[in-house]
Amino acid sequence: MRAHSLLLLALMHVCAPVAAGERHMIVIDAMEFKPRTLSVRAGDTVTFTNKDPFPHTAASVKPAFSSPEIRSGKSWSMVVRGKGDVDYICTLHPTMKARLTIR
Ligand SMILES: [Cu+2]
Repeated sequence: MRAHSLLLLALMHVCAPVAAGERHMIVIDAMEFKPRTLSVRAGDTVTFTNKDPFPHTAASVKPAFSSPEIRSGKSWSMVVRGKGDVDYICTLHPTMKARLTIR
């Protein structure tokens, strides 16, 4: 049983669509982006998951990216573009600040 599960996982991995870059997870929890700083590469995918019981957004301070409202329990993903330090906030709670460093 255990061996079958592992084999299935291995097959799923092989058969998964080829992603251009790595995948990163940012959790929004207790009015904070976690981790607050994250180093990524252009082409990577970043997924924000909102664990708070109310909506948040993730939007860069300078024009780069802007999520719609991410409702409680929902996620939003983007492919990272550009280079350098990108500060972002929640537009609904601008005291929520974090940074992506794009290498
Ligand atoms: Cu918020």
